[in-house]
Parts: sequence; C-alpha cells; structure tokens
Amino acid sequence: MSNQFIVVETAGNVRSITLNRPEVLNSCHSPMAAELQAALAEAGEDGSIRAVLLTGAGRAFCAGQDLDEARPVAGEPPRDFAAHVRQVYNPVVRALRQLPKPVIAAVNGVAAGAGANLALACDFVFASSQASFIQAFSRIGLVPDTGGTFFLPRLVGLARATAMTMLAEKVTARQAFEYGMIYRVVEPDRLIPEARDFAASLASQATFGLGLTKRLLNASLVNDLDAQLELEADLQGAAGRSEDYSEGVTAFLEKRAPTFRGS
Ligand code: T3D
Repeated sequence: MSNQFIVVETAGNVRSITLNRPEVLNSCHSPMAAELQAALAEAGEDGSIRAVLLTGAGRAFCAGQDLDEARPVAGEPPRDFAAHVRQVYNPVVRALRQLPKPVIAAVNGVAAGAGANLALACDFVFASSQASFIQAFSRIGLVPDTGGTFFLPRLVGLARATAMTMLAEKVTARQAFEYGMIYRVVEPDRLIPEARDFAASLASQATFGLGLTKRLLNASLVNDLDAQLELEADLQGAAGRSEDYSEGVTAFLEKRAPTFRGS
C-alpha cells in the first residue's frame, strides 16, 4: 500500500512508522489513521519484522485528533465521536498492545491528546528532552481516549493521572521519566539513532518469548493472581517449546552468544 500521511521503512528486522503531517503537528485525521492501522497490521503479519518504531516527522510526535476534521459545522448534525473513537483510535491501541513484538515510541516533540496516549500504549517510550506530553482533551471539553484512562493511572498513579487529565498541563519529558511514564529521555539529536539502535537490539532477541511476555503484561493489568499464575504457566509452556528457547539454553551451556530467530 502506498502511503500519503505516514512513512514506512524497514531496516533489518525493524519496521519504522513515521507520522508525516508535520504542518499540523502530525495530528491524526481519518486517512492517516487508516494508513497507521494498515501499517501496524502489516508489521504484525510480517514474520521478518521483530520490532516496530513509531515516531513523528518535524517538531511534534502527534497533536492528537485533527481538530479541523472534528470541527462542528453549523446546520449539520453533531459528529459521532463515539463511533470515531471506536473506528479510529481503539483499533490502533489494540493493534499496538496485541502485536507480538515490541513497539518503541520515539517521541520527538509534543505529544498531545490521543497523540500522548498513542505513545503510552507502546512498550517502550523514548522521548527527546524537548518533548512533552499533554492530556489536552479537557481543554476542549472532551475526555481522554486512546487508552489514556487505562494506562495513565497504572503508570503514574491516580493522583497524577487526575491532575494530568483534568488540568491538561504540559508534562515535560523529564517529569514523565521521573513519574515512571516513559522509559528513557534522550538529547534531541540522539533520539532517533538511540531508538533505532535499541529497536535493532530488541529485534535480535527471542522475539517469540518477548511477544508472550507482552501478553502476560497486558493480562496482568486486569487479572487476579491466580489467573495470572495460570497464564504464566501456559505461556511458559509455549516459550519452552520455542526454537529460541532451544537456542538460548544451548548457547548458554556452550558458553557462546545465542542467535535467536524469533520463533
Ligand atoms: O472523534 C474524535 O475526534 C474524538 C477524539 C479525540 C482525540 C483527541 O486527540 S482530542 C485532543 C486534540 N488535540 C488537541 O486538542 C491539541 C491541539 N493542539 C495544541 O494544543 C497545540 O497545537 C500544541 C500544544 C499541541 C502545540 O502548540 P504549539 O504552540 O507548539 O503549536 P501550534 O501553533 O498550536 O500548532 C502548529 C500548527 O499545527 C497550527 O497550524 P497553523 O497555525 O500553523 O496553520 C495548528 O493549528 C496545527 N495543529 C496543532 N494541533 C492540531 C493542529 N491542527 C489540527 N488539529 C490539531 N490537533
């Protein structure tokens, strides 16, 4: 599929997706969302892809919903926000969480509204020291979506999540790091090289097991202990049957570095 609003590149086993509407801070309109959904699905289906990197072109990561697309029009019925969220944002969050491979967000600048929560749905968030996160929804009378009310309280606790979502204050990358919201803060010129190196390194690991680990972490957000212990046992069973386990343990016993194939 040829893309107009995102750039999709592959380097080795890493698929990079760059949101590419810099003139509107990569805000998300329906055509861009459709391209993003398709790119994530392709990254999931392609067995040679073992890590995904998501970033934005220009000075922003993503300013959330394109408000021009969501503008009220006099004389027309109100926009169906619920349907839009279900069709556009929810599938993207599900895709990010269900991809059986790690997804790294490289937050190059401001991440606002759905754009902030898009980043938080990724497995690892690298941010430029000049980046910021704004739960902008309340500024325009909306509520957080794109999984924000699921991930934020779990990442930073209810008190900070309440302040972020109700006050819509800018959270700097360094604050986000201190709050446990993101994984790493990087100098702006190092962001993409470091995120790429990190993704390439992850892509050489035991991808099948990393995918199962992601399933366990997803499930841990809602399971009780018994359910989680059962799932750990099941998925350890699957991991133990993988080629990567065979290679990993053989390499350990032979005192050499493993060569994982990701299966
Ligand atoms: O159905 C549904 O749609 C519901 C789903 C909702 C999900 C949501 O994400 S709701 C939240 C939507 N996002 C926002 O409210 C954020 C809006 N943007 C901002 O508050 C600011 O732009 C930022 C704080 C992100 C950055 O500020 P600043 O001063 O660095 O940049 P700027 O000058 O405001 O923006 C630069 C340009 O991008 C500007 O266009 P111009 O004047 O150069 O022609 C601005 O209009 C445009 N832009 C920024 N954000 C959006 C946008 N255009 C459309 N939609 C945007 N979200």
